Amino acid sequence: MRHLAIRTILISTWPARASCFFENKGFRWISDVQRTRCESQPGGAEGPWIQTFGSGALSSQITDDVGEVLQQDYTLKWDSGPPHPELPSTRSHYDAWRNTDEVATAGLVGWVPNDLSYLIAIASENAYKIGIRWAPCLHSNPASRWNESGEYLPLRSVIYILPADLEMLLTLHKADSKASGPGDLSISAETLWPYTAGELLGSFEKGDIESWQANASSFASYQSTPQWKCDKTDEGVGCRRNVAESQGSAIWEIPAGEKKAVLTKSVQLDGPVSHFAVDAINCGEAKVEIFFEAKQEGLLLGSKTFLLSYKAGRRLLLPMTETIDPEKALLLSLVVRDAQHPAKIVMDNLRCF
Ligand SMILES: [Ca+2]
Repeated sequence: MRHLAIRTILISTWPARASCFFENKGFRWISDVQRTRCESQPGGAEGPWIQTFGSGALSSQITDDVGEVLQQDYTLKWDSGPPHPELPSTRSHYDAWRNTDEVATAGLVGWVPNDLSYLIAIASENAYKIGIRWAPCLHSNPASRWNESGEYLPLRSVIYILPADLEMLLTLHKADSKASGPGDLSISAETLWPYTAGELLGSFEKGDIESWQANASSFASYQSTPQWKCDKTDEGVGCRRNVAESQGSAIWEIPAGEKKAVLTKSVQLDGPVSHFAVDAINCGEAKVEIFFEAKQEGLLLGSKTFLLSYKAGRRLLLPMTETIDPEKALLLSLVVRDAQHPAKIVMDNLRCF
């Protein structure tokens, strides 16, 4: 528990700058899709905020073919901790890192630095696992195929190092994927592009926590201790990389059986805003649904429901559907209804974009 707030910071660094294309969503930063349980390490430390995604039918086929082999491989290296309560026990370890809630529709995964000085991406034909792992490692893992004689067919991966120009990347990728098809490369209005760190509206630390009002729940400071791994060696435990961005966070706790718990904050803006975002990590014992909305004098400006999986985190990115009046205060609300289990949600970094 103590180190979870450190991982909150990671949501707003690596996964918020790495992107894939997803079924029914198109382009998304990896921080903003439904994520699954983080990786456990020997000794109880938990890995950075990494996530890979399957690619639909091909991924299922690969899982059937080699999933057990991959599982054995990972089990040798990592202690998976207690069984995952929401996944079959035989697949818990392998599937814990391959998100099965979101489906990648293209073999393309990209990453940009904070200053947007370049873009790096990789795309493999016949990719079955796509996403990011350590620090960040871009994965577009191709599945081997063979011909009737049993000879392996060539694999093909393309690496792109470009200016941070998404249109240029997609044009090149489409041209490179003529034989296999590039996948769904749509970009919806909900998408935040180009990358921006946004403006910090709330640190969830001393002085900011008091500006939130919690109803039927508690909301308090949550100071973390660094305890996550930077690399695959024991020396990596306790690394403070990326911690400078934040000193702490807050925890929102909702008792089991509560019909409606609400967390609100009033903000005054001085310019146009298209999105609000909060980083959240589920530290409870079951998945939790969070409804996030923005209102001005009763007028709904945007709302969205987010599923936060067991031991998972994500950025709750709320797009505005109405124009904000900068003259009026704006009320942000987070709501959890019908809590079946005690909910514990570590939160950090309220931002606007
Ligand atoms: Ca903070």
